[in-house]
Amino acid sequence: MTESHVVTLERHIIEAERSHPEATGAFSNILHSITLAAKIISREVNKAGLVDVLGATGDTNIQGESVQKLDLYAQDVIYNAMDHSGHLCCMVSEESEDILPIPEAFPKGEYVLVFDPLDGSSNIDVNASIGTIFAIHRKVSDGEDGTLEDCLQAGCQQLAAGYVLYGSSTMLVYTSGAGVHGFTLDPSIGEFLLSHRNIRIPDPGARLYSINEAYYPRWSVGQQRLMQHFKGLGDDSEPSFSSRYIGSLVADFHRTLLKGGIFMYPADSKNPNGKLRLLYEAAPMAMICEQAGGKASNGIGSILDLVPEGLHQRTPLYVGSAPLVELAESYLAENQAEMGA
Ligand code: P6P
Repeated sequence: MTESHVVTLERHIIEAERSHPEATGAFSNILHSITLAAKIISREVNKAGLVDVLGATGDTNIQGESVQKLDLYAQDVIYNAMDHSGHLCCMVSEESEDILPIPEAFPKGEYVLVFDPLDGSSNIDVNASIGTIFAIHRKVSDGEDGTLEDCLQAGCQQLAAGYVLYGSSTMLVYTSGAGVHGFTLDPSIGEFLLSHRNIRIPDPGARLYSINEAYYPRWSVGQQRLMQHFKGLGDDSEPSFSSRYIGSLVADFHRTLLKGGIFMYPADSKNPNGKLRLLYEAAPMAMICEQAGGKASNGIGSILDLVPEGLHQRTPLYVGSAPLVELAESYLAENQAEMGA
C-alpha cells in the first residue's frame, strides 16, 4: 500500500458518516474519543513491564477478581476521554458496580457507552495479549441522565461494537452495522491505519476450538460429548481439530474472527451462567462476529437476543464459524432432551 492510499480510522469514520445522511457526527466523535483512549492505553500497556503499573492494587472488582493497576488506569482513561463529549448520558464499566454518570459540569447526550476497559488483565504480568471491549447503545429513557433502562438493552440494539487488541501490534476492530473493519496502530505516526477491510470469518474456517479444558468435569453431558467430537473420539470419521487457548477473550476471539473455528466459554456446575459478561463482553463480540458472517450463541439461542437483567450478568458464550456454533447448539440440545426425558 503506497502512503497516498493510507486510510486512517478518522477518514474511514468520516466516509462511513457521509453514507448516513442522518448522522449527526456524535457517533463519529464517540469513536474518535475511543481511539484516543486506545492510543493512551496502548502506550501504557506496552511499557507496563517498565513502570510501576504491574501487580494488583489490592482491591477487588464487582466480580470479586483482584484488580490490576492497569485495569483502573484504563477505565479512567476511557472515562476521561468520553465524559465531556456531550454525546453520552452515562457509561458502564466492568470495573464499576454501578452506572458511571456524566459529571454535572458537562452536557449529556443520546448515547450509552458500555466497556470492559482491560479484559484479560491477569495476562498483563506475563506479557500476553489483552484488550478493551466496547459497545454503543442509543439512549431510550426520557430523562437527561442515563438510567438502567438505557444500559440494559439487548445486543441487537447495539449501534456499534468493537475491541482494541494490545498484542504484537495494537489493533482496533469495529462494526457499526456495515461490516467489520480492522485498523492497526502505526506508533511512528500515532494513527490507526486500515489494515483489514471488511473482515469476513472464513467458511469453512480452520478446524480450531478454543476453550479451557480444565473445566471438563464440570460441564454438561452435551458439552462433554461436543468435546469428544472435536477430539475425534466419537464415532465420527472427520479429521480432528486443533486446540488454541490464550485465556484472553479479545485475543482468542480475534484469532477466531480471522481464522475461523469456535471459541467457547460454557456454563458449568460451578458457574451456571458461565464467566463472561453479557453486556460488555459477549454482546459486542456477538455483533462483530455476526457482522463478519459468523454466529454467537449462549448454547441455546442468539446472544444478540438476550436482554440483560443486570449490568454484570454473565452468559455462556459460543462464538465463531456458524456451522461450528450450530453444531455446539445441537449437542447442547441433547442436555435439554435428557433433562426432559
Ligand atoms: P479462564 C480473562 O480473565 C477472562 O475474563 C477472559 O478474557 C477470558 O476469556 C477468560 O476470563 C478466561 O477464563 O477461566 O479460562 O481463566
